[in-house]
Amino acid sequence: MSTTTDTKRGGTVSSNDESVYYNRFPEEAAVIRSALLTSFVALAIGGLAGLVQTLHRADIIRVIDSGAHYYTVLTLHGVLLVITFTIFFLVGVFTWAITDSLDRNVIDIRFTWLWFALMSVGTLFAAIAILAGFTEAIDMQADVLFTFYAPLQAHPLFYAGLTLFIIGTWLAGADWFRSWYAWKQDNPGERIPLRTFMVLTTMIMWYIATIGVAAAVILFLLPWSLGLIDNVNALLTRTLFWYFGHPVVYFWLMPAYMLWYTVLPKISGGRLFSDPLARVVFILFLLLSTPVGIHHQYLDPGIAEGFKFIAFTNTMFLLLPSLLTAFTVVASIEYGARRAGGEGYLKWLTALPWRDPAFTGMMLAGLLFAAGGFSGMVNAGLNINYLVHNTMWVPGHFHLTVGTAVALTFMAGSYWLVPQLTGSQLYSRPIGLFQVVLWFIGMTIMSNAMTRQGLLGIPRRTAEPEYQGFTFDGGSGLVASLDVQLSIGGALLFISLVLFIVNMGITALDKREGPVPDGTIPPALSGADDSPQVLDNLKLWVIIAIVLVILAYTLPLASIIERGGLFGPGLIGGWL
Ligand code: HAS
Ligand code: CU
Repeated sequence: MSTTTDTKRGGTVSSNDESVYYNRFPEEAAVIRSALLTSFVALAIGGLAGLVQTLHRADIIRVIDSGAHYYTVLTLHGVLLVITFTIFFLVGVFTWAITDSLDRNVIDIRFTWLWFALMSVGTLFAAIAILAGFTEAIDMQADVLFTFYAPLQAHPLFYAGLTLFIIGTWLAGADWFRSWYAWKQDNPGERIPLRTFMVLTTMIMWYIATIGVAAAVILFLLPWSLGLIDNVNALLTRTLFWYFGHPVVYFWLMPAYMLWYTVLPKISGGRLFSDPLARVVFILFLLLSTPVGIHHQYLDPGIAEGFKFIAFTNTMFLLLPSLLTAFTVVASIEYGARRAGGEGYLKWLTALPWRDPAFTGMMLAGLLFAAGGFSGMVNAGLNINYLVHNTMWVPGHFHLTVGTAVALTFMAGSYWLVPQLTGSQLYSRPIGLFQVVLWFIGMTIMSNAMTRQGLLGIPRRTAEPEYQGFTFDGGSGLVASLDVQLSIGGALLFISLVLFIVNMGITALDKREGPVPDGTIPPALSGADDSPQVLDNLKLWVIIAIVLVILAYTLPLASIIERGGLFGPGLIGGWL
């Protein structure tokens, strides 16, 4: 039986307790550990590339050449962090969520290793293609950024790697759907457990979204880079990319939301406020994530203003699930605080477990996400976007969203989850606490500097913002001081990242028996039974999601193809 202590605070159990995930699912735990390891290696290398880049852009320390290698570093930074780090973490945490919430093993562990292997080989191919850009000795490069649309072209190995990686994620989804299906046969008529529901709806969104990128890569970019076709329609590949490029941001965010909805209430000593509301949120993401991609293309010529307006209104609706999340998550935590004796309008905040790095990290991630959400609203505004598009404002936005809401939640969540996967105690909670606070401080400084640089019109995606002697005039000394802030923030983030990797590394290698977090997730205050059965009707949501995508994309795609041709008349096919 579990020897739960400190129940007020979510509790711990001894590492050899039979309730610990590592003891219940040793084989799955091994796959998840491998996924997290890959994720953290990508985080370390991608983070180093980030440091090189901040210091270079701000002209503080320059170790690379602006012309030859800046975009190699930028691509390495983007791809490793927003594709490898995030998605390997996702597959790990989703495997945990499915097996733990259904309380059953995966159907066939060899299949689980198969998709992991495909994703790993895909990553290796893409990484080789990118890293080859550093040397003239090999005739290979993939300096195409994580947005990789035409007219930029990479070596075929890069696209082949992406393809394998995505097929791997599709199989991972199939693995989870199979587990759920088998569970359903044994438990007819039961509501889908919440974490499984979150995984399944996110994966349906992913299947719909990846059709766009698969089409772009397999039909156009790969044949073009192999020399099988001479031209592509650049606007078409861009549009197909952004069809995928917006929902992918929620693919990164949903595992973080899952941790906020389930683990955060647990460690704050509370319970999820409303299970039905959580289900509604995930359904809204499934329905609305894809028909908004054109909000990344407000400034693209060749797409009629009306289609941009539709993307704009859909995006405003898409704010709703995040605003609901802010409400539900904070209410759940407040419940925990009040159970622990917290009182008053705001004083209850002091009754929360702030010494726990998992708790504090996720809360700080949520706090900065509120700021990132607001800059997202500005981005989404059809007319205000003209002011900020392609400026440093946009990196300011996404370092708060993917770089904090997601990355900091994953790191914080690891302090809670990894000991349960390894059966060993976390090496150091104080270092963990210091690390998450340092991330918060570093990111506050860096994203503020980026955002303000953006308002001065300083462009993103360039090593030399002031090329050809052009200077940005932001008042006396302002640009230089923002550059210094950018670098200080970036350096603090890098130190924080190193502390995280060291803490995780020692936890995994130096197996110390001792208390590990109690992994049981308490039921919601208002459970699934309070919600209509229709929420679990996945088929219905799939159909509505597909209809919305068809409505939002058929006409824009048809008009792009009509004007620019399927394979475009030239390099910038049809839109210049
Ligand atoms: Fe975005 C560009 C619009 C969310 C990522 N976005 C980007 C790019 C990335 C990115 C990577 O409409 C750049 C792509 C590129 O390279 O060009 N974004 C939005 C909107 C949202 C949004 C409306 N973005 C995200 C998320 C991302 C992400 C999430 C990653 C994970 N974004 C845009 C637009 C562009 C864009 C345009 C194109 C810009 C351009 O011109 O290029 C919304 O989903 C945001 C909703 C969020 C909220 C916040 C709710 C607050 C919560 C906090 C709860 C608090 C807690 C803690 C739990 C409304 C949930 C409480 C603590 C206490 C102490 C009490
Ligand atoms: Cu978007």
